[in-house]
Amino acid sequence: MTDPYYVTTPIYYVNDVPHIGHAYTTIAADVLARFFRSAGRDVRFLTGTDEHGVKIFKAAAEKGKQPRELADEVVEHFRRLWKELEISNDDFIRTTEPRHEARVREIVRRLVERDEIYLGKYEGWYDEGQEEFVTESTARANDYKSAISGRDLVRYSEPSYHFRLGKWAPKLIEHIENNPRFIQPDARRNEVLSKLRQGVEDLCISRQKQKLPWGVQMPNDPDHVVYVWVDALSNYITALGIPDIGDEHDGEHAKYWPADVQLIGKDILWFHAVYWPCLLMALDLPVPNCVFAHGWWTSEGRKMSKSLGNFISREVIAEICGDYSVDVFRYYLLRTVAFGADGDFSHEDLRQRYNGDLANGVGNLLARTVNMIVSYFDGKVPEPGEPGVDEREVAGAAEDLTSSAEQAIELCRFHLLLDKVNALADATNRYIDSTQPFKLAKDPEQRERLGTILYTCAEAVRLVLVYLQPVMPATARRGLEQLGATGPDRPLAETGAWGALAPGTPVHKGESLFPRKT
Ligand code: ME8
Repeated sequence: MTDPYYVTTPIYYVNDVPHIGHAYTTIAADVLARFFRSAGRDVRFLTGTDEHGVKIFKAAAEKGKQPRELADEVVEHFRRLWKELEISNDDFIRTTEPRHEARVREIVRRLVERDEIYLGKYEGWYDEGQEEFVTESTARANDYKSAISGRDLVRYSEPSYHFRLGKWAPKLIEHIENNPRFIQPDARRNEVLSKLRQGVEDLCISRQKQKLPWGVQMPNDPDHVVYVWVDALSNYITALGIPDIGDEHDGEHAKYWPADVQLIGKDILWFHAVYWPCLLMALDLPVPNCVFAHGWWTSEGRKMSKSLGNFISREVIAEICGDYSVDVFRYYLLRTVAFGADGDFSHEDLRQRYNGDLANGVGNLLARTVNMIVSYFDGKVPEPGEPGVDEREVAGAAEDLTSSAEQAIELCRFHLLLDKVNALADATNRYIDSTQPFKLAKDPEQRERLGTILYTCAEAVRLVLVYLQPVMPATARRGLEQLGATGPDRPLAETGAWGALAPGTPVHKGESLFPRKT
């Protein structure tokens, strides 16, 4: 296999259990990984947990636990949720693992060696929830509270090491200007650019160990630990065995760097679009091809909050998956909002989409098609005759889907892919209504025409299921089994094109993929 494809999610904090926001990014990354695996690319998909820093340290203390103990407990919730949601990650990195910590020390050592880091003093504000240094003007504008959590900012005053971020900013601006895809969506890219053009200060990259003992020790100074964001961002390369440090992981997967796409939420864009590429440039490593910042979910029209009772926790996700299915949950998240925009989760909207797109759309199409092939052609896909005018709309919708799917996925436009999948299912349901195969079946002279229609339906619904597969892996497989179209794994270049379904293939009636919900 050639053509590596590397996709990452943020590594999640272990101060608390996972919620819909974590699930969203990870499901989107999983869809990319599954799609490109099916297209024959050599995929690496990384996720993991961010376990150092003041946020975890304080959360553990509040619970009367050691940070490591808390991390060991919470990480299991993430692992379990990813299993439940059919996440196909190839690796899971924890920042407390020796393979990571040793490489973070080596990264910092190299930065020190290159004179990219110097000892200074940090005097200013810190957002402990976001683990973020906040400038005086931003702090003042937000009344000295966190723009994200609303909690009070904390005043820090201590000696600390600084990274020469300001030195790299002009080069980064040039890179962003010359590579429109580097930061996506465009609106976010423009935000980053305009903020960068206002100038950036050097970045504080250490904490005094006596104030925060929970971190990776600075290689050049035992009294300091590495700033949690430098530690965390490094995971994207430490997990690949970069840089070499003389252990068994050295360069193990180095071929995957630079990442094709790094998915994140909009609140952590600055870290990924500014700190991360500048650190990479300072290390003389390539920057990722794309950093894609998605929007935030509210729930039932309001900001998610445990006290409001609208928090979509792992338990609530499990309930939704129990009521519908894991695949329906995955589908809903990617179908409802354009990736990049904010979205609102609502049970009523989920029910309507489910009934509209899935029960009445795809599910109904598959059931009708299989039933008719069983009734009129002894359960074998008929030989099609010449397509005519009636087939045009379905053929057009199929062409639209197959010709644009890869690009849509490449650009993380999941909703566009799903729009096209639904457009094909709808066109084919309309085609059945207008050509009325159940009437033609009564007339032996229409046998060839009937065969053309049912072949067209079977092939259209097969394509619908093939392109739904990265989003709804288990359900699409069940549907394809009914069509006799599972067989040995074949690349998308073959299965994703019109005409791959061989006449004579036996179909089987099966359980409804999407029973209607009232
Ligand atoms: O930020 N809707 O971890 P984290 C959508 N450890 N996404 C949401 C969301 C919501 N309501 N709430 C949170 C961290 N998120 C760092 C990352 S990476 C080197 C280090 C998203 O657990 C948020 O935007 O706080 C972020 O992308 C992700 O959840 C992880 O958040």
